Amino acid sequence: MNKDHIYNESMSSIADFRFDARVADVFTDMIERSVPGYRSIITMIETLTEHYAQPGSNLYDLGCSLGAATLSMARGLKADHCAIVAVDNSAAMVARCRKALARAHTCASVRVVEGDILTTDIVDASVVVLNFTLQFVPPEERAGLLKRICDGMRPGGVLILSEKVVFEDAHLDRLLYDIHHDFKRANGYTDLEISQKRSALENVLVPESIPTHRTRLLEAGFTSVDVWFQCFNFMSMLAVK
Ligand code: GEK
Repeated sequence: MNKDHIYNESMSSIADFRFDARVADVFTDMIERSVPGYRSIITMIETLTEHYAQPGSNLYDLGCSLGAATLSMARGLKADHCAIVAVDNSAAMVARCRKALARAHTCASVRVVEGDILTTDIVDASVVVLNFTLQFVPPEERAGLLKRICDGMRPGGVLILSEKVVFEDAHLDRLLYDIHHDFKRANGYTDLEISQKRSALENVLVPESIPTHRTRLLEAGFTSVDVWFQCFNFMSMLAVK
């Protein structure tokens, strides 16, 4: 696995974060050292897929990056005649995702699409994954996207929504922000790398609170919504239609 050193040299100006080839080359190392609980969520997506996939339906991994969640879905898929569609708008991610899936020799039918999830048709879906993707969608587009996802799902289908979150309580928000910093330091990132990456993400990754996510998911048409996993300021929710 290539190690992420992107922000380890001091930069005079820091450009907004982009999912370009440089990031795609080190992405697995970057996300595993930056997102507490990432591996656990990826592993559990397999179990959740086994539970919720319905025969003859479509499964979507929206913002698939290198396909870690896609592969987990493929491993968990036991229902017959299903198709997995993995979508990302980064050409660098899509090229590497296709290679990773080819290497994995999965038996499931998987299609990797280079495209914008804001315009991807969601049709006859039983499992939809937004694993740390919605946070990169402009906030004003989020409600419409979730409504389209819900409209394209079968009753009893599930959306797995994982996000970095903020907390309404100022003390807890600061505490969990600091603990996340410590988590990254413990994983080998320097203070300079952490602060430069934070600046790069400032206008690109917009986290929201758990109540905001819950309310919007219910408004989009999901009926059962709650958090199933949380580690510090990172969490994953299930939203069942
Ligand atoms: C994983 N789910 O490993 N359309 C398509 N793709 C998008 C869009 C969009 N509008 N916006 C962002 N992306 C993965 C990790 S990373 C999360 C997901 C992170 C894509 C973007 O190109 C990137 O690949 C992904 O969403 C977010 O389980 O880096 O923290």
